[in-house]
Amino acid sequence: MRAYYFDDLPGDQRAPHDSGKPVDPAVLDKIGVLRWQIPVSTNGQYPEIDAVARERDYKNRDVITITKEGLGELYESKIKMFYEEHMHEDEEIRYTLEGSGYFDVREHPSDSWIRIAVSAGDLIVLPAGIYHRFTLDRRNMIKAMRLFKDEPKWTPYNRDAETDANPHRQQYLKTIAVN
Ligand code: KMT
Ligand code: NI
Repeated sequence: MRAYYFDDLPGDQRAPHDSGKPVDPAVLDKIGVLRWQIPVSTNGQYPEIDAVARERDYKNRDVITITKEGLGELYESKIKMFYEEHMHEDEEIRYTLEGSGYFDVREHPSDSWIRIAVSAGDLIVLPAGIYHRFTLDRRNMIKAMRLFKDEPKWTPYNRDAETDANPHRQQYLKTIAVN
């Protein structure tokens, strides 16, 4: 999956916003963003996903389709919510089955946005505590498997002084400091 620095220009969030500066995979490693490429199955079996899930203790999963049809009345509000800068107290694990989109993650300590383009077969894990956001791209469609450890803890904590002090955020910063 391709990663590059976001250009920070205003305009359509679905546009690529490619600054032309690529991001080295080592930078993603440093901020704790895990990536795998696992070809999408045609028979509904996902042995490689199952192996990662076993190893990392992801017990549950579901599938979300982000399209106007898939989300219905919730579409506009969801699209807006996904693109608010936030963090979670657990990992955000997404395996793209169809379509594509962008996960933006904050580099630390530069605070630059890194845009990661995902498409079918990309499995990405955003660590607990990392500031991030998501948008569809101009294809306007993604179908993704969401994996989670126990109960889904989707609660987004939007970035502010209180979230900066959240123990999961603080723990994340400690973890990446020693990498
Ligand atoms: C999220 O939590 O941001 C989402 O589920 C949207 C992205 S899923 C490809
Ligand atoms: Ni999120």
